[in-house]
Amino acid sequence: MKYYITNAIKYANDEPHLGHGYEEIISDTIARFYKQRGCDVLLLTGLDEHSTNVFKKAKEKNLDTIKYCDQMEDVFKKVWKSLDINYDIFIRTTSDAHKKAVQEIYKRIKANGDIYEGTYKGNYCDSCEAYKEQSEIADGKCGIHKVSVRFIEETNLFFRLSNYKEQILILIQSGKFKIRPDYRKNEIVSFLKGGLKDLSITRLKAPWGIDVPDHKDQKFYIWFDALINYLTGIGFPDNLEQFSKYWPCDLHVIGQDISRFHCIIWPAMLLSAGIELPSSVLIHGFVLAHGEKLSKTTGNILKPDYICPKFGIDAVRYFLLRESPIGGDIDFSEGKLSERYKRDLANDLGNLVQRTVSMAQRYFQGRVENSTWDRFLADHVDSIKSILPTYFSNFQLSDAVSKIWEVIRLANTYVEQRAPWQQAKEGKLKELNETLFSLLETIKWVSYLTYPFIPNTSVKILSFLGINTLIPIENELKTNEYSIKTSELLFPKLDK
Ligand code: ME8
Repeated sequence: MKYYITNAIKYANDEPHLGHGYEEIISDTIARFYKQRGCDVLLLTGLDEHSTNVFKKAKEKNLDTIKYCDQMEDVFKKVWKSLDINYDIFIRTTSDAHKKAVQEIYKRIKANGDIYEGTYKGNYCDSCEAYKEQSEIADGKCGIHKVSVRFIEETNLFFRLSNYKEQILILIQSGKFKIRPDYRKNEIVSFLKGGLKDLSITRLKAPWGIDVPDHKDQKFYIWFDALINYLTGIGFPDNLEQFSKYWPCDLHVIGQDISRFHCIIWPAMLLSAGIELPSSVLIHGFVLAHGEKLSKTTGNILKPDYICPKFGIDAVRYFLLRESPIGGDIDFSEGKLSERYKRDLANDLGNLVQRTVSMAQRYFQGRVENSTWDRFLADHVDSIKSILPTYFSNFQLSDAVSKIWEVIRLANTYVEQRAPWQQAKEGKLKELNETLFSLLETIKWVSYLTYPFIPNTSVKILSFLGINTLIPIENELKTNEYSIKTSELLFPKLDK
C-alpha cells in the first residue's frame, strides 16, 4: 500500500514558528505510523516562494530573491530537523520542475475552456495572498492578519471556478473527497451552496512569480502556483510513472485559514485539468499563545528552537498531539507543557521504564528470562494494537495517545500490586522474573505503539531493552528473553 501525505508548503518570508511545527508534527506522526506498518509512504513539505512578502523581505535584506529563498531553505530544514520531521520530499516553488508543472496545468485548464480575460477590482491582503470580501475586512484591515488591505484594479486571466460548484458538492457529499473534521466539511459545503465566483489567477506586471505562457505581462497568482506543488513533488509532468504511482494523494494536512483554497479552488483546478482529486483533507486548528494565534505577521511567535531545548523534542510533540483533537486550537503555555511533562512523561512513562530497568539490573544483572506475560496487560496491549489503525484512519491522534497511556498507567499499578521488591526479599525468583518479564514486554509494546508520536523516546527505550532499531517493526519485536543495557534518565527534572 502507498500513502502520499502533504503539508501546506510554508511561505519563505520568515522562519517557522511552533504553529507551523504543529502541522509538520501531525503529518510526520501519521507518516511514521504507516511507514512503521510497511507502507510505501511519501511525506512532502517545502517552501512557497512567489509571495509578495518574500519579495519584500529579500529587498529589505538587500538580497537577490532567490538567494534569500536559498537561505530560507536551510533555515526551514534545520527547524524541521529539530522537531524530528522525517520528510521525504522538500519542494520549492522556484524550481524549474515546478514552473513546468504550473504551466502544464494552466495549458490543460485553458484547453478545457476554463480560462478567460477579465478585470479585477477589489481589496487584497498580502499576508493571505487573497482578495478579501468587505465582510472579511474591519477598519481597512484583514480580519485574519490585522494588516491593511490594498485596493487593486487590473486586467487578469480568470479561471471559471463557478463551473465546479455542483461537481465539488457531489464529491464531498458522496465521501469521495473527504474533509475532516466534519464541522469543517459542513463549513465548506455551506460556503459552496452560497455560490462561487470565478477566480483571477494571474497578476499584471508582478515583479516576482511564474510566467504565464502567451501573456508576457502576467505572472501566475501565488495560490494557483502553490497548490500545484503537490503534483510537482511526485514527478508531474515529466515522470508520469512515478506520479501515477502516488497520485491521488491520500492526505493533505492544512490549517483552518487555508481550507477554501484546498477544498474548493484546488479540486476545481484538478477537475478542469482532468486529474483525480486527493482522497482527504485534514484541517487542523491553530497554536495560540496567550489566546492569540501564533503569526509571523502579528509577531506573536514561539520558536521551536527556543522551546525544544528546554523540554526535549518528544515532550513538545507529545504535548501538541495530546492536548487537543485535531481541529481544535491549542493554547500553548510552558506551564501546561510542564504539567504534561511531569505527569505523563516523567511520572508515568519515565518512571515505569526507569524502575523496571533498574530492578532487572539489580535483581538479575539485566538478564530476564522468557516467562508468562500477565494476561491483563497483554490483552490491553493487544486491544490497542488492533484499534490504532482505526484511530489513525479517523485522524484521532489525541485519543490514540491517551489510550496508550492507559496501558502505561496500568503497568505502574501492576508494579505496585506485584511489589517486586517484596518478591526479591522473599527469594521468590520465579515470580520476580515473571513480574519483570511482564513489565518489559509491556514497555516494549508501548515503545512500538508510541513510536509515531515520540520517536526518539521510543527508540531509546527499546535500546535500553537490548533492541536496536531505527523503526520498530512488529515482527522484529518477538523477544524470548531480555538483556538489559544501561539506561539513562528519559525525562530529567526541568530547570525552574
Ligand atoms: O498558508 N497554528 O503558508 P503559511 C497552526 N503558503 N498552524 C498554523 C499557524 C498556527 N498559529 N500559523 C500558520 C501558507 N499555520 C501557504 C500554503 S499550500 C499550497 C500553501 C499553518 O506559511 C497554516 O494554516 O502561512 C498553513 O497550513 C501552514 O501553517 C503554512 O502557513
